[in-house]
Formats: sequence, C-alpha cells, structure tokens
Amino acid sequence: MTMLEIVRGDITRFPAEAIVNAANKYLEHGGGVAYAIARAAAGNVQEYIRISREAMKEQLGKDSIEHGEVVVTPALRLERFGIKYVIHTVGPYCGGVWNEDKKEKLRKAILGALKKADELGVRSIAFPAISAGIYGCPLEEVVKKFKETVEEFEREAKSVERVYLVLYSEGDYRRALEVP
Ligand code: AR6
Repeated sequence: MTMLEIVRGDITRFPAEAIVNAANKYLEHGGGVAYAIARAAAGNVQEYIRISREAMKEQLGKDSIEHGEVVVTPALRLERFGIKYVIHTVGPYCGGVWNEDKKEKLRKAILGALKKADELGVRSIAFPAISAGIYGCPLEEVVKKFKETVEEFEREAKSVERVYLVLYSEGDYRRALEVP
C-alpha cells in the first residue's frame, strides 16, 4: 500500500494542502511550473519572487538553497483551492545525464519537501515532476525516484497521508503510469 498517487492535472489548482514548486536555488521562478505557481499565487511573478526570497532569508538565513533544503511561502490566491502552503525545493540539473549524483539530489529534494509537509501538519501534498522539464532529467527515472522516496518516507510519516505526483501533459501522465 503506497501513499503515492500519480494523477494528471495543473498543480496551480490541485486541491492538496501543500503544493511543491520545482524551483532553482535562488527562487527566481523564471519559467516552467515555478513561473505558473508564482503567477497564480500572487498574480504577479516579481511579487512572489520577492516573497520567496524574504521567506528564504527568514527561514534559512541565506540567499540560496541546496538540494534537500526547502522554503515555505503562503498560498495566497491558491487558498481558494484548499492549498495552504507552497514548498519550494530544488531538484538536480541533468541536461540529459542521469547518474548516482542526480538520483541522490532528487531524493533529497523530494524527501526535504515531504518532511517539511509533516512538520507543517498537512495531510496531503502534491508534487510536479521535479527536474523533468527545463532541468532535463528523464521523466521515467524521475517517476521511479518518486516511488522509491515516498516509500522510504512512509515509514516515518506523521501527518501526511496522501502524496500526489501531478503530471501536466497527457503524454507525460501516460508515460508515468507505465513506470514499474
Ligand atoms: N502543473 C503541473 N506540472 C507542470 C505545470 C503545472 N501547471 N507546468 C509545468 N509542469 P520545470 P525543472 C511540469 O521545467 O525541470 C524553472 O525556471 C513540466 O511539464 O518547471 O525542475 C525554475 O525556476 C515538467 O514535467 O522544472 C528552475 O530554474 C515539470 O513540471 C527550473 O525551471 C517540471 O518542469 C527547474 O526546472
């Protein structure tokens, strides 16, 4: 029995208590799902970048995050979908390369967000396919790592009951379902 469910949808309106952003280390939200979340949450991407960087300073006391570190920002306009928090995490940059180093960085990025969700006391959390877009990691490998990492987390989960991996395109969703 796994808590992970693979679904198709738009994470900016997915009704989980926490959604995860596939961010970069400076929380710039310049493209991809990061841009979409920033625009949907604040109505203005620059404003959400400002909020994110301020949160990073407050929560971590620095100007960039490493794999495994996360920053939490309020959901603002996304609250109407039941979303309370946005958890920013940074996956590996692959550019088509997949190796042990990328795997471990992705594991850390996923686990960091899951642990933070537990700390926040939320019951549900939704992830995009971290690193499978602009960062160029192979989608099937990313899905596989999600399955392994959620399984690892399940043993220690306190409040989190459901974890969703939200695929944006129909094609990606079908490919993700095929992953053993
Ligand atoms: N809902 C769910 N998934 C989405 C959505 C959406 N609304 N929009 C895109 N995706 P990416 P990365 C999928 O490139 O590879 C940004 O500039 C998309 O189809 O957003 O981790 C950051 O600031 C893909 O499968 O993230 C970083 O600089 C997945 O989300 C960099 O991109 C991740 O694609 C991070 O690159």
